[in-house]
Amino acid sequence: MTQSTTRHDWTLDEIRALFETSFNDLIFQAHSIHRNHHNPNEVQISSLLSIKTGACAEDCGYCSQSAHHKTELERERLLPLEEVIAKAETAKSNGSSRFCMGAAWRNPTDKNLEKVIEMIQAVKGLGMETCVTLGMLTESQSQRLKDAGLDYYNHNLDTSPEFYGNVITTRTFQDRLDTLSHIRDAGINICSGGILGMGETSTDRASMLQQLANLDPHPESVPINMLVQIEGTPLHGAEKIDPLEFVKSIAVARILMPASQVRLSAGRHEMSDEMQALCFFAGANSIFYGEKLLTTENCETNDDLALFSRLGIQPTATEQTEFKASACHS
Ligand code: SAM
Ligand code: DTB
Ligand code: SF4
Repeated sequence: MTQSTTRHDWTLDEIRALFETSFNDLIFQAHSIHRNHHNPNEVQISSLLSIKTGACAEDCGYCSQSAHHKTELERERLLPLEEVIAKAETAKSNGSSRFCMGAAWRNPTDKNLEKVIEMIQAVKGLGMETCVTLGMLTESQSQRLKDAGLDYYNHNLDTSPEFYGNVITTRTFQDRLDTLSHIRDAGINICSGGILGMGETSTDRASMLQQLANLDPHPESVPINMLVQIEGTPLHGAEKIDPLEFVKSIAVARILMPASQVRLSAGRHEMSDEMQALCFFAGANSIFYGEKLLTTENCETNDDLALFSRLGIQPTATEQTEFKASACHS
């Protein structure tokens, strides 16, 4: 049995050494740790909805929603409550256990926060776990969300502290850490990860994972996105990441954060079934499910069901959701 202790003191050299381990040894180690902490044949599924789209004040170089970039995206105001409930009901009936609502804000105003809180309460009322991602939060806003019953807050570190300034200039890495600390202090589960394939080096990937792994406690959920290249954004045309280096990054995330949910997030659309299968073997145990991510396409749901069936994977059952197992194991 592979021993894994939960650590928060990883050095960059130790993590770089993991990346330098031969592929078979690394994914064997990651898979062994994965098995000790999770059912290897279960994958949790979350669904996403953009509740406020575009015209964001931040200049994140990867994002379709930044007002700083000229993309094709049509902006949309905060969605009405009824529309959000209808989308959550559909997601639940498709088997999602968690509903994640994203807003393109640098930070929410207190007035907007109250509207989002109505959405959180309504989605919780359907028996789903809730997650929101609204940008930077103050301590009191984090507490307000906790009081409203929010389960998870998504706030990604996105990349290494060293590479951060190449991607975003309107906020700092420390701003991100500060919001994470407010969320943690309020007692909300943290969902935090990053994006690979933005032109960062392997050391940057190790450094980003070091930052996540040295949060104490670890983020409960760690989304690893592969950049979805969007025309009109500064990162359109960035050098793509080698698929096997992506799989290795999932493996390293699993080794560093043994009990966390590691989510194979944006970019699955461009991954082969075989690459996804390797990611699940290396320790990914969560996906975004549904036709759309926030503003871009996700995998076809039928393709996901077929892949799950071929791999003998079941969506993680929760008390609230009952997956259509017949659809999955046809
Ligand atoms: N505005 C909020 C924020 O930045 O925290 C929430 C929304 S933002 C779209 C959520 C996360 O999605 C980002 O932090 C980033 O990691 C990821 N993301 C955004 N655009 C992406 C893209 N084109 N490809 C991959 N991941 C992306
Ligand atoms: C995360 O890490 N990935 C999701 C979620 N958290 C909010 C968002 C992915 C966005 C991909 C690009 C888009 O659809 O706009
Ligand atoms: Fe705004 Fe979030 Fe997009 Fe950055 S990632 S531009 S903060 S919506």
